[in-house]
Amino acid sequence: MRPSLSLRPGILRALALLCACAAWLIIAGHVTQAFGNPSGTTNIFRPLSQPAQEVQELSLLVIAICTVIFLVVAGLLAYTIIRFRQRAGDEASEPPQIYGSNQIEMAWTVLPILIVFVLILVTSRSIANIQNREASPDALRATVIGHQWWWEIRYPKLGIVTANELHVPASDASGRRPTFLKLESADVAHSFWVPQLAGKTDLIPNRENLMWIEPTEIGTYLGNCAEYCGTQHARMLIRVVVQTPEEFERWVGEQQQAAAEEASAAEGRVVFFANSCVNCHTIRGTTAQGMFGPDLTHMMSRQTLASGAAPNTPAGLRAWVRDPQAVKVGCLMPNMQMTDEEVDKIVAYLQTLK
Ligand code: HEC
Ligand SMILES: [Cu+2]
Repeated sequence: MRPSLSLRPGILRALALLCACAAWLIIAGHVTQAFGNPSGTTNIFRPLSQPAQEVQELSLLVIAICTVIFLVVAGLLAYTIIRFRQRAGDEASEPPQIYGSNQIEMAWTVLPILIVFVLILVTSRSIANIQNREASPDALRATVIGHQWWWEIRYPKLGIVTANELHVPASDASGRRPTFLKLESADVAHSFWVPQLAGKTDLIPNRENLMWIEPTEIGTYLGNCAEYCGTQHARMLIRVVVQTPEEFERWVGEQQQAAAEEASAAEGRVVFFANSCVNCHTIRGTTAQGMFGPDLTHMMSRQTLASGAAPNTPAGLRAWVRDPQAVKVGCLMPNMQMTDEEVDKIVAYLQTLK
C-alpha cells in the first residue's frame, strides 16, 4: 500500500512532464548551439584543422562509450520494469527476497574502473598531443587581446596591429605553417573559440594563455567569444582568414605600411583629428595614438565593423560613425553627436584607410 503516491498521480504526472520539458529544452539548446548556423561554419562536428580534429575524434569515442553504457543500463532497466512489474493477484505474495551477489558487485565495480581508465588514457594522450606542441623559431606568432567587445590582434615580430580578423597562412604540402597565439585580456575574462580550428581557450586578465592552430584549407572561419563578458558578448565575433602563403605575405606587406594620406580626404581628416576619436583610436603615422578602441590604420581591409556587428560597407560605416550605440547597443564607443556633414567627411576620410 502506497497511499501518498496513489493519492496524487496528477501532481506526479505534471512533475514528470515538467522535468521532460526542461530536459528537452536543455538538449535542444545544446544541439542548436552545436550546429549553429546552417552553413556549418561553426559546427563542432565539422572540424577542418588540427587541433579541432583531434578533439573531435576524442569526443566521438567518449560519446560512443557513453551511448553503449546508456543502452545497456536503460535496456536492463526497461526489461526489469516490464518483466517484473506488479501483476493482478500479486498483492498478497511478496516476491522472494535475495541478499546481494558478489559476482554482480565485482562486475559493476571493475567494469566502470576499466572504462574510466581507458577514458583517462585517451584523454591525456590528446591533451598532451595538443599542449606539448613546440613552436619552431620561425613559426608565426600573434597576440590576441580580448576587449569588451572586440579583439585586438597583434603580430609583434611583423609590427602589425589590427582587430577582429586574424590572418594566417595555410599549411600545405610545401610546408607546415602553424600559428601560435598568445591570449590576453584588457578587462574581463573572454574566450577564443573558432570551432572548426580548435577548442576554446580563455583570455584571462593578468595572465598569458597559449594555443595554436594549423589550418590547411583556404577560407574564412567564424568564431565567437565563448565566455560571457558583458552586454555585447554575443556580438564579439572573430574571423580567421586563412590565406595561401603568398596572399598572406601580400597582406602583411600592406598592413605594415603607414596610413594613406589622400588629398581628397583632407577635410575629413581635420574633423577626425579635431574630435576625441584620436583618444581612443590609433592611425599609425599620425598623431592618433589612442589604445582604447581598434587600430584604424587599415580598417578598410576588414570585412566587418565592430567585431562582426555590421558589414564594412559605406552605409554600415556611416551608420556606425553617426551612432555606434544604435548599431551595437551598450558598446564602449559613445555617440559622438556629429552633424550629418561631419559624419560624411569623417566617413570619406576613413574610407581612404585601406
Ligand atoms: C571613448 C573611446 C572612443 C572614441 C572617443 C571613439 N571611439 Fe571608435 N571605437 C571605440 C571602441 C571601444 C570601438 C569598438 C567597439 C566594439 O566593437 O564593441 C570602436 C570602434 C570604431 C570603429 C570600428 C572599427 C572596426 O574595425 O571594427 C570605427 C570605424 C570607429 N570606432 C571610428 C571612430 C571615429 C570616427 C571616432 C570619432 C568621431 C571614434 N571612433 C571615437 C572607442 C571609441
Ligand atoms: Cu568576450
